[in-house]
Amino acid sequence: MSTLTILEFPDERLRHCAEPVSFPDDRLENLIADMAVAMYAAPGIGLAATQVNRPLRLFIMDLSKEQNQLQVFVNPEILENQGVTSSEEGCLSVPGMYETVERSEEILLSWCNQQGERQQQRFEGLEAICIQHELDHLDGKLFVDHISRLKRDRIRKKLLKLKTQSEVA
Ligand code: GNR
Ligand code: NI
Repeated sequence: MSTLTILEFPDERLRHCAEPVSFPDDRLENLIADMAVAMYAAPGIGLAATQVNRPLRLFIMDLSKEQNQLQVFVNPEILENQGVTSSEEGCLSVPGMYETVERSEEILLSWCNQQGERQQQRFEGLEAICIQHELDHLDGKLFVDHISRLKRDRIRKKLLKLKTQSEVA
């Protein structure tokens, strides 16, 4: 069982900008394993270290139904953006809320694998959207920052109300 708790909006810790991972880091393997358990249990298709209160530049992603295609991205950077696309996004840190967000259609990403070796690849479709969503987390941003303040404030109020209700229950 995972001991990691996923922080929820409007928790201020989701606003921290994460620090690069320095290699070698002997805590990396454990952190990634714990994050995978938390992401699969949720379930989600991506999870950034910031969401589990570890402000390191690292996220994981798995779009497979079988939950057996885990991809790990350490110190990721977008090198190129192409096109624009809109799709409905959700976030494990903004539970139950979904809004349309505009993203780049295609990206060229550079990142380190778990061994600290630099990789580079183009991504499109849901993978590209998820990667941009996770990169936002590493910079303290959430998908609700891409929508109107009115909608964001409504979501904040709803989540705070739900939290209070669960506390008194
Ligand atoms: O599980 C998730 N689904 C999702 C759907 C559309 C766009 C982005 C995402 S990421 C999200 C998991 C999450 O919150 N990652 O940070
Ligand atoms: Ni998210």
